[in-house]
Amino acid sequence: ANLSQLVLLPKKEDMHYCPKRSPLLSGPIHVSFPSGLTLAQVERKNPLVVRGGRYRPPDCEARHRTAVIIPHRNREQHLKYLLYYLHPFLQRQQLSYGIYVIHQAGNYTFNRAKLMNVGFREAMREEDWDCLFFHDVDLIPEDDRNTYTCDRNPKHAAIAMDKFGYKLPYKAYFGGVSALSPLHYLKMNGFPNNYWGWGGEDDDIGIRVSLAGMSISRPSLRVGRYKMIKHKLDEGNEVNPKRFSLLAKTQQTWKLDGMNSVVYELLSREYLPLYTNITVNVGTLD
Ligand code: UDH
Ligand code: NGS
Repeated sequence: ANLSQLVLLPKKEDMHYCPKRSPLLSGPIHVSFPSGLTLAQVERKNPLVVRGGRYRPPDCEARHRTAVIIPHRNREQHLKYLLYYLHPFLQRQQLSYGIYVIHQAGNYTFNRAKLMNVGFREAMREEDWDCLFFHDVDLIPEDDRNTYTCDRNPKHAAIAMDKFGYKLPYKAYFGGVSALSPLHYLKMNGFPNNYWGWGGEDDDIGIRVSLAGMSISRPSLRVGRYKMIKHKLDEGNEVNPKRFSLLAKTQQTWKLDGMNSVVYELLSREYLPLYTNITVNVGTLD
């Protein structure tokens, strides 16, 4: 007998696609923030997650390959809780997945959207992902029927956040968590690189979706629920006073500024047990 028969692993030729709807889903999730949680505990709870924060279902062939891209600086506590919830959540959905944390180096003003462009390029360099989830570090999904797969159109997933009373704050809101296929992403020239500081970049991304001839898809309010870990505006992410004038020009700029013009310096790529950490110098304004 060969090794796979001895240890009772399914043989490659016996692997079937996972069912269209995962039998492991359990619906609503009670989200709380246990004090004293450590990354080592999260690792122990997720023994099938391998180097770089990758996973594939052990006994069926996943139908979807999803990369989660998290823009980050100085939010280690939030990241720990997100990983604690997200790994089991994605495993219950029977996805093949990888988690990428895109860490902005230095103290210069934060640039969330540019970090997403970096994440797209660096994740696609490694694997043929069919869906990318652009995910704020402080949003914890509260229902595992909110599947982390892509739709025919770009999807806004965080439509029901606790801080907005579990509904959209305004109709065009596209912030928090969104999901695009590589084709969607390239069709809209990715995200803008020139929003430094807080606000507006998510609205710009929403405008790009429609300028590129696509529309926004959304899960139901019942499942697109998120709890936000409470925090204040970060140092180095002050409100961007230019956001309204930038937004007024999106139609003229979106084809020139985005994935086709992103410039950055990759400082390191580390394959940690629970995620791939990409540290990048995104430069400064001008
Ligand atoms: N982020 C970091 N570090 C920072 C800033 C932002 O990691 O220093 C990332 C993180 O993934 C975060 C995301 O960028 O979830 C969005 O930033 P944010 O959480 O500051 O934005 P949000 O709109 O909250 O969720 C702002 C809180 C106060 C805003 C008040 C302005 N009127
Ligand atoms: C809008 C911002 C968005 C922001 C949203 C929610 O006003 O970037 O509020 O903000 N747009 C502009 O400033 C142009 S929140 O309540 O989460 O602080 O995402």
